Amino acid sequence: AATWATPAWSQAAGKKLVIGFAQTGAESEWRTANTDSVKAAAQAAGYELKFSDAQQKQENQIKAIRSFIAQKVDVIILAPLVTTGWDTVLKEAKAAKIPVILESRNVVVKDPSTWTTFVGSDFVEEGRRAAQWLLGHTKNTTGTVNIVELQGTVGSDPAIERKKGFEEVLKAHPRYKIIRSQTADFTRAKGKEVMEAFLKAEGKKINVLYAHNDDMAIGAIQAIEEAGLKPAKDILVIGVDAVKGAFEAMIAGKMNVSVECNPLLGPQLMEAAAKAAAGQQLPRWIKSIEGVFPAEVAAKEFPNRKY
Ligand code: GYE
Repeated sequence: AATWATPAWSQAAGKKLVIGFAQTGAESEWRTANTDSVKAAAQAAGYELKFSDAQQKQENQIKAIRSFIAQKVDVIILAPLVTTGWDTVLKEAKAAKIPVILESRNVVVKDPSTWTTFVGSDFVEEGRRAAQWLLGHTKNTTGTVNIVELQGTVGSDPAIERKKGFEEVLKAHPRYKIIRSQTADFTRAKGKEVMEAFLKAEGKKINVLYAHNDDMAIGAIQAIEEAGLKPAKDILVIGVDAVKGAFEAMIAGKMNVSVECNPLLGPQLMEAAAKAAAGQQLPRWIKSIEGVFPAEVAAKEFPNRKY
């Protein structure tokens, strides 16, 4: 892990913080980069990090939060697998006077005062950027553009919002049609499985794949090749995250674009934790800065990538 000088903000709490981190799991390259970033930043700040991997199960995250409350941690960081089902346990954290910081995904709860801030991306904007790239890339074509969509984890903030943003842009362009849409849970294995089913059902009718993350796109690329088709040529391949695997696929000519979603949230999270523990005011949303990486720039950009 990176070794940094103890950052100035880490003194804000005036003591060695104990932080409980309820992570979703290790479902994607993005997620493991996110975990590494949080662990490295906690180490750099000299904070104790109690880490829980929920293996993609909400009930495990809820159990972890209750355990952090029982251990009287100073701050809880939660990467909520899905948007709903958090009201009771977040009320318990509030009753225990433990601030909760959301990272990488947001929640929908009746009492928003039960969480302090959300550190993460604008997923609707990421969906818009995916559609805007597609419109630009196909502006000199005519006729129907048939799209298949691999959705992220059902009920998760990024899956709901990346779908929303993509459809919002395309609704003004009726020749672009989403002919199949199904979850592949943000994983490579499921991405391949569901794309095989799409290809069996629709075959050569498919012009575009929109995957809510690169891991599902990479799994789907294998299915496209096994069906004897050329990914990025016979079927345009659009992913989100801009992880290493996407750059490798773009450099190999098998993927067209990845919309960046920055997982390196560790430093922002530790700074927010120190301020929350010190009772300082925090913005409700600490938004990630991110761009779009088409295949044309992949080789040049790849050496600069940090995840
Ligand atoms: O896009 C995906 C991961 O919550 C933004 O979760 C994150 C998403 C990311 O599994 O790869």
